[in-house]
Amino acid sequence: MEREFDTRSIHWMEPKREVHGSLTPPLYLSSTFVFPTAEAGEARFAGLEDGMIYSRLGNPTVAVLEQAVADLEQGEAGLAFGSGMGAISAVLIAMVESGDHILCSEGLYGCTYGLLAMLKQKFKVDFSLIDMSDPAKVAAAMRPETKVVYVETPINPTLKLVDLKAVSEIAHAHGAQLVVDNTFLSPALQQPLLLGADVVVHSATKYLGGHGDLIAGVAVGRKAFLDEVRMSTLKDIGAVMAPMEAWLILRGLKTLPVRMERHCANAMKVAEYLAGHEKVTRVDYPGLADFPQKELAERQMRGPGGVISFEVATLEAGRKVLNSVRLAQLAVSLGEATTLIQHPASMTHSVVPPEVRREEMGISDGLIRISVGLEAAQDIIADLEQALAEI
Ligand code: 4LM
Repeated sequence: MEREFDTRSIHWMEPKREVHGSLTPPLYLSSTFVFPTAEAGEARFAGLEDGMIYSRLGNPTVAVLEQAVADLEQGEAGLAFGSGMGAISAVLIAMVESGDHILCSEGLYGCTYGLLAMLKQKFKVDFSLIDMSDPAKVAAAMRPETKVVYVETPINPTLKLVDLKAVSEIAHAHGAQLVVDNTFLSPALQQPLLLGADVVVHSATKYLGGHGDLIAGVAVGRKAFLDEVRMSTLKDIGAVMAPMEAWLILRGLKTLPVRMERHCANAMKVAEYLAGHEKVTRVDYPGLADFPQKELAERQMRGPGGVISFEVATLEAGRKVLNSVRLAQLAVSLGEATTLIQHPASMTHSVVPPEVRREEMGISDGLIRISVGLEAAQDIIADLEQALAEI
């Protein structure tokens, strides 16, 4: 019988398989691995024999993490990277060539936009951002040269959603692959591969690790594709995950479902508080009763996640809030125990040209993003209360 997600988050390694029966995975801090014979070394390089070679090509601790995340995303295989951007760039560069087109959700993490802009400028790989809330618009935007549909859902930081099942059908009907960045929800709340995605990417820096102590990325998808990425863009560009990072993420995974439950419960309370505050002009959170894509949120996600965006009347008022928080920390990143608050227009999305940011991505200058942590909800709310009172 297939075990439940909460159980699989903890039981990704059978201790009896380890030499000493260690309950936690051994940390293999070795850059290289000794071949038993010259013939075995040759066979490993040729891919004819399993076995470690060199930690840029694979490491036993990292391999446990790759398998664990693949299992949680219900994919065939996983591939670990030194950062979320390492995963995104290796996957996209492996999928496209000069002259191809990537169709993207209207909003993307700022550095993902920066990567696409660089691919366009230096390597003639075109991309476009479109509002994917209407599948007909996605179908109309597909071009003969569209090889990849690249989606964030919820979108960073506007929290708009994309219907993954509908978009995967459109992508596949046009011979394109669907890549989904699942960073904002983690597999505890959303499993894009089960909705038709070909590859899922993660910034493991966020909820997978969960403690704000590392930078890492993971991709999950078909084994044949990820084997190819391992031996091409991962190997040759070299954004590999370090074994210590893999070990820490494995530790984080054990509490992922419990943490996500608390992130959602806390964020729901904070979002409702903000929605009722006279100085808050707008709140975006998929858990709110009046969220415009409520039906999709309930169909596609097991919970609304821990990130909220909100607006106050002016940029100056927003700065006042950011400078007045005491419990929440003024920092980028998200998905960890500490509540983090930041200003996308001048921080995470500052690399996006202002007109694209405002008009295409819908990120106003006054938008504030909060990653609700695991503290007591009433303390987070009390902190926001005193910060909003400073306006
Ligand atoms: C942030 N985000 O938003 P690495 N995909 C998504 C992300 O939000 C991020 C990455 C990929 C933030 C970082 C400062 C949806 C990052 C990139 O930072 O390369 O692990 O992930 O605050």
